[in-house]
Amino acid sequence: MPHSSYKFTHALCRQPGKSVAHGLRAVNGGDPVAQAFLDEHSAYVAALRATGATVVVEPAQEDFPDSVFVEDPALCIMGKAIILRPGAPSRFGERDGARAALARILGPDNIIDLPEGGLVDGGDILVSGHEVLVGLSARTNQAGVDLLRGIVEPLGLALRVVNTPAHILHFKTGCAILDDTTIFAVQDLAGCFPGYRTITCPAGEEPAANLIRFNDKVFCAKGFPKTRALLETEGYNVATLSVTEAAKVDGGLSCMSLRFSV
Ligand code: CIR
Repeated sequence: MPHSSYKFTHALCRQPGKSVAHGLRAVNGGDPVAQAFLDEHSAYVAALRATGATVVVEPAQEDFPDSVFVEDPALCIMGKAIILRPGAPSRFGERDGARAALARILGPDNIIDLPEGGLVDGGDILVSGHEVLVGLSARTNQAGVDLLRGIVEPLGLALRVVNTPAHILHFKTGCAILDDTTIFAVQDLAGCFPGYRTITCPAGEEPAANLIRFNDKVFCAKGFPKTRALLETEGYNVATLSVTEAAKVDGGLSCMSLRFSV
């Protein structure tokens, strides 16, 4: 299957439930408000759909407060879905819902379980045009990366390991793909991307680095004017989306969808 890091036919999302108010967070800046989160989520889904993609929205899973962040329990790549082993105990059970939803879209034969023995969160995986970059973090360990390598390399993509600084939750909290060879990243991740063109996130706008390139659009969080202007100067077609509720539980744009082609 031809591989692109930003052109996709599909996305999978999951509605936030009322329990999202109990989602994990590093610093408590107030609970997300369920209805406001739902409204932001609906706008997000509509924006992805407007690029021409099919967006499947699964119902909320109240037992799993963070399950709106569907990116973490799975990696979709080369027509397959790899069901990961999330590093936060309260999120481990999200795997079953992800497996069921992805089996409905891709077919059960295209589901691969990461074997036991290591931990990997999807938020730590950046897929470029030719390789998979995995950031070691509080959620993703070397044993997990080694197990993931055993699945990814036979699919034809190289895997490279990088270190995520301790103050960054997930690798992709601080970086994003803009096209097959261009990466947008915060200053603290500069140096992780030899061989790529890197565009550095303007100082003071670091939360904007959790953006997504999805088909012809770059979706960026609202409220970061320097980032928007920089990306537009670079020729990208930028649209902004509000993520104030997701941000209260350390979420952003990339975490709320799995993006893939079938
Ligand atoms: C968590 O701590 O797992 C959630 N509250 C936020 C997950 C955000 N996901 C991501 O950055 N990939």
